Amino acid sequence: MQVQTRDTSQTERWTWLTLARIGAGAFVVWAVALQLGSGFFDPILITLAAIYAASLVFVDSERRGRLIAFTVFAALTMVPNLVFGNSDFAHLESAGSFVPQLFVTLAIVLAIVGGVGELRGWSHPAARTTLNRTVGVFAVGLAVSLVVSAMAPSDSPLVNDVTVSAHGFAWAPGVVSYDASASSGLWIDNRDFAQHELAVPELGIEVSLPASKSRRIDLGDVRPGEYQIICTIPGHESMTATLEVTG
Ligand SMILES: [Cu+2]
Repeated sequence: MQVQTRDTSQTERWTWLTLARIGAGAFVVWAVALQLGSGFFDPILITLAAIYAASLVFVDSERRGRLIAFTVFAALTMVPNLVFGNSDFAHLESAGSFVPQLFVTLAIVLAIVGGVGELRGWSHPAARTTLNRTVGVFAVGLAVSLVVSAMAPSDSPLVNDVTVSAHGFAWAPGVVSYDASASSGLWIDNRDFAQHELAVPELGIEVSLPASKSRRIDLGDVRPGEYQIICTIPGHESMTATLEVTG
């Protein structure tokens, strides 16, 4: 009998609602960190984080309607998360963007699974196991991404290369002057902790730039003119610059 009593008190601390709350809390932590790190205010992100924060106060297992609303809300937040985080997920070699993306996706998964588990009355020990496995998935993802990032190669510039850098989610300089008679290519230096994808659509150029790595491209016989430089990652639309080719 004593053993049974102890088991019950231990497992009750880890209900499915606890998982949902850990997920909601983790989303808030991620959103605040992202806001502070990126420096620009994102009203949609802050609204979602505020709803998650409110759920920590207003959602409990006694009020089924609120629990259902929370679970549906959590499931809906997975949609923009995957749309905007898709390219972060695709690049293990950029730990600075991959790890936060893995973190927030697992947070949303915990919120959804916790909500469903609480609504359906799943067993409590399974909640603890699910949490442990989720933490395990994050730890493995973190370790693999750090190793792959550290091993990702970086290109060195050639003497006459023109440098373009990505810094603070902007290309610098804003106008890249390229003298085709004096230079042979661009050296693109990603100084951010996030992945970027430089593209010059009119020239058919697309370069994948892992966090804190450099790439060089040969421009070949490029005709004089002005070409737009962009970043193709969703949410990076503000990253634009002009490539001004002369010679
Ligand atoms: Cu970018």
